Amino acid sequence: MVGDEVALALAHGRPLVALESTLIAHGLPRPRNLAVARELGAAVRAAGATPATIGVLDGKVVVGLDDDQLTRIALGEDVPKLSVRDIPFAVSTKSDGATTVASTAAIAHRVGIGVFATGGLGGVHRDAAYDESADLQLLGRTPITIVCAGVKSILDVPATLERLESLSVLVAGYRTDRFPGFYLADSGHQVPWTLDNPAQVAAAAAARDALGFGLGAIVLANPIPVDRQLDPVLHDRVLAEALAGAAAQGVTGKDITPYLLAYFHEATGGGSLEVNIDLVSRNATLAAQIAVAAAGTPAAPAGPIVLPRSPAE
Ligand code: PSU
Ligand code: MN
Repeated sequence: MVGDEVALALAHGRPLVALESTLIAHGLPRPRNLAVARELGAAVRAAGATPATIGVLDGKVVVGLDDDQLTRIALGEDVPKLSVRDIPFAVSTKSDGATTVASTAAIAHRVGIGVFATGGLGGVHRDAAYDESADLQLLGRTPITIVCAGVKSILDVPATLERLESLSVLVAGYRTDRFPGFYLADSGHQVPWTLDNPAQVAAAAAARDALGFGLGAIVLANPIPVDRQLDPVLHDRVLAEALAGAAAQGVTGKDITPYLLAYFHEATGGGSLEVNIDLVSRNATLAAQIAVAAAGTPAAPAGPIVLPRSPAE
């Protein structure tokens, strides 16, 4: 179900940015999460695009949650976290649910939205490499541009980068050759490509589409500035405690990411929360700038592949 405003923007080829709802329902504490959800929509609008926050209500996939619907997802008790494999069950049982990166990207692409903003992608978990977020596989086959601050630093970052390479996900740093570390500006790892402005990002997506290789997402990694990052010493200490806490309490599966994020927010006295909100809102603004650039970018000229001329010519 596509909201009226989103439907109108789609019909007129106006810039749109998809936003996810798991970050709201499970990544941020209530009731601040609702304020943040509204701020993200406002940030997208301020940069000239229409926000399309995605979630599931009564089994209907909603693209462009209105304020009442956003409130229901943000403040509702026990709103399930829906990855892409969960969507058919949520639909068939007429359930509510919040969509992750994987499910939001799938839905956005399905309705024709090409740009998506989030905080940090899921990835390969530390000391449990079999726990790999469904975000990665889905991005490997979904041609969308996703603006993020890297992958969450609670994860095994180098293993996640290797998996993104194996899955042929396009990875670029925004104005940097370093892969950001979510709460930290730099994860300590490099990115293969750097893009410097929204038009370059839009052009890369257009080239991907014109080439027709069946490639998936562009992950545009947008770091939090160093002077706004979480103190790295505090980060490393809290991370060690959080991982130990999760192991001691036997937290597993889809609960582990929300547990670790909540632990951080508590143990840093809200410091990590402010950084998380800051980086998501910066990503929403950049995503909107890219959507605006893409709306003005003609499709890449046909034939970026140069064929040899036939001898008969
Ligand atoms: N970014 C944030 N906070 C979050 C998430 C992203 O700043 O909570 C969510 C996204 O919805 C992402 C999910 O898909 O965390 C990853 O969960 P898992 O590790 O269980 O796949
Ligand atoms: Mn998992």
